[in-house]
Amino acid sequence: MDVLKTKLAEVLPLFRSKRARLLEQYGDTIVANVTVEQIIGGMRSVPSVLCDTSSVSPSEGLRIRGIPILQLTEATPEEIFFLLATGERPTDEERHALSRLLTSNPNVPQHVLTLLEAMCPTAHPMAMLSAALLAMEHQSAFRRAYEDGIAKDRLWEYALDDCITLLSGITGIAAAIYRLKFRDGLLIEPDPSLDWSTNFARMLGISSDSRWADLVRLYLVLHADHEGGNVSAFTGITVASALSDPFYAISAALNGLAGPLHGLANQECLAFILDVRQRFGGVPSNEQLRQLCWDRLHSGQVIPGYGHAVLRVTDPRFTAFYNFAEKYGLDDECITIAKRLYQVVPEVLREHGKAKNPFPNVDAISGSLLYDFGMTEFTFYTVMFGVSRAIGICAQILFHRMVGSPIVRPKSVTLDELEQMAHRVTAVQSTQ
Ligand code: CMX
Repeated sequence: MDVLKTKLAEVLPLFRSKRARLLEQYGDTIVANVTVEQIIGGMRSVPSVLCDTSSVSPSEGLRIRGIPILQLTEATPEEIFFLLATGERPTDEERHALSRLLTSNPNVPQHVLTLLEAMCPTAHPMAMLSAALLAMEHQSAFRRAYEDGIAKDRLWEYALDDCITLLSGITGIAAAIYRLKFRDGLLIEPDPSLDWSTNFARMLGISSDSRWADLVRLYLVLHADHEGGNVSAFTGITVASALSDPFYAISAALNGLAGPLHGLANQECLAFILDVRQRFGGVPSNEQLRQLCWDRLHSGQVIPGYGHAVLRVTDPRFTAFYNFAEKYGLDDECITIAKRLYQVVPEVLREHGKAKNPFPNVDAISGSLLYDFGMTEFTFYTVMFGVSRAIGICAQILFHRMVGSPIVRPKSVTLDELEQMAHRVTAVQSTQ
């Protein structure tokens, strides 16, 4: 039995009893009200999704299993996956064992490579990543277990097998997409002596600078999870709730991540920064930037990398990347523009008065760092995000299979039904 399975089997009774106790004691308790605006507005702030792996508060941002992300910036992605899935930090021995598991299968299967090579040259790298994961689905231990009639309360073990297969394969696939699409098409052999993220950094073939490997490590740590209500996580856990296996679920989740208001924002953000650089022939002054932001807002465009559906402060993941740039003295033009935007945009957005959160999210700087090390093909950035986010969504899927969550099925309402519901409530209130 592998290291993670052992630990999960140990914490399983705790997860299940916590959930059962909550249901038994408070099953009927009303904990929230929903307004018409929230239903029309994408269920914003409605507490309706169970997610134990991480939480995001408006005033502080991401915590992984209760630990603020800024306290985890030295961790490895393996450590984060272990923490997300089990609720505990691994010992060194556990971390190494998990690392061995996740680096056990980095070679891209030939049929996946053939598929990637056959895709249209204009295919977006995210479409390639999503398709490649679907092409790995035939390996699903979960699907076989379900077909073999394995008891529902043991399906998590097979979901875990799939998660390990998927995560150990996704770095090689992502690197292959990069090499095929943007470089000479030759894949770089993995080195089994390296850990998961260092191997990924190596297979991308961008740089042998150890700071590059450190950036890839940090990138995979910071993007791994952001609770359960964001588009990619919610999609992933919804698909998995139908007992579709993790390959289907993560592929679907990545399709959501590919949207410009979600994961694609890092691509958009760098495009914006490059546009600024080109327009001014280098780094503009704060005043020039301020004017440019206003022009953008007046023409109805958003400022990429700023605002957030939940956060109301600077995203701590932005701070972590900012600190990384400071630590290594990175000051190329894109990074400098990203830093200047931080001095200018919050004030502009506040004055503009629309965005509820004028502060930067993680995407405001992440791309500039990748660019500085030579990963200049920014349509690939969301793939980097996706490799990382697969960690968190796998952990969330595992949790739901462990505690036996049912199929996700919120009730939808028509506009007329919603109006009638609102009428009824206001009528009752007016008689009170
Ligand atoms: N620039 C300009 N206007 C903005 C803005 C920004 N950065 N952020 C929000 N607004 C506007 C919204 O478009 C909205 O305008 P309308 O009322 O005309 O539709 C208004 O302010 C209110 O929006 P909000 O409630 O503050 O924000 P939402 O929860 O609706 O949306 C987000 C959140 C992230 C989609 C939005 O802030 C945005 O588009 N930001 C730029 C894109 C971006 O950085 N996305 C990455 C998010 C991180 C992630 O999920 O990965």
